[in-house]
Amino acid sequence: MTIRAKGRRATRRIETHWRRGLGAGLLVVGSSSSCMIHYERVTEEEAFPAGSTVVATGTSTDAGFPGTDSELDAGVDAGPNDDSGTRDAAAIDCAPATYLADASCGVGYCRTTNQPSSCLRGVETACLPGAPLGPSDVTCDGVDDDCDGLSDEDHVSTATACGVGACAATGVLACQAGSEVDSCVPGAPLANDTVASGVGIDDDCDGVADEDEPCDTTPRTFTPGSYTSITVPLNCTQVSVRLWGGAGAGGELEGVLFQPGGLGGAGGHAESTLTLVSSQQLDLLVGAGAAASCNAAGSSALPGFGGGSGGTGIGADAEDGLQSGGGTGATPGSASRGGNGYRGGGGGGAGSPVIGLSGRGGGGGAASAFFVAGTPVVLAGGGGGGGGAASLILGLLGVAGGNGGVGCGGSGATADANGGGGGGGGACLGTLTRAGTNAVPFDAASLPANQARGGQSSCFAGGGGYAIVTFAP
Ligand SMILES: [Ca+2]
Ligand SMILES: [Ca+2]
Ligand SMILES: [Ca+2]
Ligand SMILES: [Ca+2]
Repeated sequence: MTIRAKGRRATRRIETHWRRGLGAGLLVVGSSSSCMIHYERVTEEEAFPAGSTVVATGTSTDAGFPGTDSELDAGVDAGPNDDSGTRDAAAIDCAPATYLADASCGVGYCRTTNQPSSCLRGVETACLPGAPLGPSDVTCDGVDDDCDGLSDEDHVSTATACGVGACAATGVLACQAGSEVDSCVPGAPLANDTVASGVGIDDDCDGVADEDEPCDTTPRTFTPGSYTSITVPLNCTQVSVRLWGGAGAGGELEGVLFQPGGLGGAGGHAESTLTLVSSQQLDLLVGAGAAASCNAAGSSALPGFGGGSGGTGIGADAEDGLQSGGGTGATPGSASRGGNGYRGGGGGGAGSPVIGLSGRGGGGGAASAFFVAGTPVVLAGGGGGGGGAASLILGLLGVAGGNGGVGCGGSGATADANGGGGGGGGACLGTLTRAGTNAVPFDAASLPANQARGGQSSCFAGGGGYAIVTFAP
């Protein structure tokens, strides 16, 4: 309340009442000038809000100021910061020369942005806390945004990951002392990265697994009839492939004097060294030799790679190794021809006696092939089947059948007019192709017994194909 007084006398009288009010225990703050008095009656809480300092008049008593500031209660200045911890009586009497503002109100951000107390015309305005930065305190900056006495208490931790391969680890990104700290610590890498700890584990944590595992250069061999995918061993970049095709069966003998059938052709041989590109699909097909039932062709797991069947019956032509392309089966005059080889060998033709007996032709062997991404890049053709013999005049006279052609395009031999022609050998593909002799395969010493060997007597089965696959770094 502000009271205007008429003159200094009236002012003094009003002041007298004001001071009586103080003497009666009322809490009154205010000031006076020569013709104006400003005073307010307040509660103790209003006069002395928590955390604020009081305005000392120098005339208060215990009854009027039941607070804890003994320097106010005693009406004396006991010295700077001797009691309240903030300001002493001399500093707060609103004398401009000695007034010390109170900047202690509020908590956290509200304290750092508060409006300190001030004295204006003898009246002190209390320290005013600032407004909170927000309703919560999610920022990790050491600032107590919501002024609750805690800093960053609403910050949300998040999961983290670090390291690669075997060093991979997880952690938590949390707020510590006003800064985000990631607790994730990668594991320790090993010096070498082999498969000792398991295939596909990147032990040295460089982003590539098992790069120190040495290439497995052990030669691998495969049995006839197999068709399999091959996994490139770790850290191998080249592969050497040696293939032998299946061999043809011998042609059937005939007659009382046992006129011999033609020999089966040996399986062809092809080899090549290839540079591998990662992720390429590798497949291997190993052809079977012609079966001993004489006219039965060597079978294959894939169409187009089997041998042709031998001719049966009087003067019957043999089947091709599916298509022409290998050696051409011989065509005897009046007897049957051997089949052409393609990949597999052609079958041998049957004999064709005018009067007498007719031998069956041997079947052709199946081809072996190495595929990269589905395409055959190394191919060893099958051997052709031997032609069947013929016997004339009650079997006393006769002619032998022609020999089958060897793989890699060998031509079947021509028998005489009545003997069956040999089947042609299948074609080969590779950086080096070699054919063996008629019944003996190329590099027979590298093969198991009789492998890829052509049938050597009547309806003698042809040996199966073979493969040696060797990887290199
Ligand atoms: Ca807080
Ligand atoms: Ca904060
Ligand atoms: Ca590694
Ligand atoms: Ca490893």
